[in-house]
Amino acid sequence: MHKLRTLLCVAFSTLMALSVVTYPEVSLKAAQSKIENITATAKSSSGHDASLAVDGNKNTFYQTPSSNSQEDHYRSIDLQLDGLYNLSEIKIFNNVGPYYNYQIYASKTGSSFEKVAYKDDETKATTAGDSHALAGVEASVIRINLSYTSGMMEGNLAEVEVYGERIGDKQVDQNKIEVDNFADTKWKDAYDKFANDQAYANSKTLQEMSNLVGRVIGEAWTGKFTFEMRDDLEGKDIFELENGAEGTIIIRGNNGVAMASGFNYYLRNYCKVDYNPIFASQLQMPESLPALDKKIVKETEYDYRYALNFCTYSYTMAFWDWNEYEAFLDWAAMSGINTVLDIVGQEEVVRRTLQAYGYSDTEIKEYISGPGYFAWYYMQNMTGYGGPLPDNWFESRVELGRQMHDRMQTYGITPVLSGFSGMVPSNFKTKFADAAVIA
Ligand SMILES: [Ca+2]
Repeated sequence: MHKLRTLLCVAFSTLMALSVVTYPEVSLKAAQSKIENITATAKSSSGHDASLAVDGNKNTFYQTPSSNSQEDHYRSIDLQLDGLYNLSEIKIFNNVGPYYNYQIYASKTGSSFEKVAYKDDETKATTAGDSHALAGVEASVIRINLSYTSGMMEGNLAEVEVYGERIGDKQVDQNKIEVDNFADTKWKDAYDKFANDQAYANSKTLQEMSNLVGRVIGEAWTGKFTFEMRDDLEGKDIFELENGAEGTIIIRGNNGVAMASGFNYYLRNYCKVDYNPIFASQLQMPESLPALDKKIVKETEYDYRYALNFCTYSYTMAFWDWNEYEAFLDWAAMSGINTVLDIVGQEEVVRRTLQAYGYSDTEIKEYISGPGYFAWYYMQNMTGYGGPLPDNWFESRVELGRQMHDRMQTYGITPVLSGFSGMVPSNFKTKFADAAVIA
């Protein structure tokens, strides 16, 4: 064993030696060089300007706004490099004593960022600082979010050193936030066709029922269920279950929610299957579909079966994508829910509204909080905290919202949109001097 390890070590050393020979020493040195001429910008505590994080002196430090400043949600500092660099290392020096948690993001243009390193443990800061090795990271802007300091509210950064090789000039992204109007998208055509063509709407709904079976218990079962449309019961939703030919089950309903509810009723009561994508599911199916002992008919006496509040969107769903929402909407339809609070993409409504009052995108992004705090923001308790949103948030969330609406329409779920709650940015009066403040 010992001999084998020695041999491996020798082989590895040879490999290392070869690789040093293969790559010119010059480029190795260039990749390691410290980047000078960094400009730092951030909101700061008095006397602890952002520039002190890059002044070459570890005894001076940048500090985030004081905890009583009303601006203490600003926790990040941006470092503008003088060109585009291939980064090899970032060294972080915090004031010695506490431990710090922070996240480091890189961007080629300054409009969208990617997290490239972070510290989330409780190791206390030392004079040696923290070293983060990077590979394949190209950036002209670095953002450091000083999320936590043990023992005090403010974050600090005594010095940051960035190493890398210059590979080009600074890139500027000229793209503005642009979200297509609904009328100009494929979603408008899909919405109109479903709304105006009943035969098409029925076939789309029935196809989605089959897709639902595949998503929940697997493709192999899709042929075992037959879905059929039927009339509602004096305006109320209704489903019925019946044995079909050759061991199949027929599920009839007056809309997608009704049929999905019938499917769920059968799974729970005949297959002992419980679908719950948020917590846990029991999806072990019996070998074949159990036959019904009689025809089953269930109707609801309720017009509205409502789900969600603003907190769920923040605390559980803040960063959900389509995969998670699709599973949620499946579960909602199977649970008979036909009315759902929907705030996905509302930030674009806020952006367009404030634009109409002369606010720039930068000001608007400073006003809207981060997704993890949307409950507080949309319920008028908080602005800015956890932001700013990246530019691509607006476009991607509106697209997601439209995709969700398309599925809701297919199922027969009505989205509940948020009205104007009455809150505007605190500097609204500086732009409109005659605006009245209602406390
Ligand atoms: Ca310093």
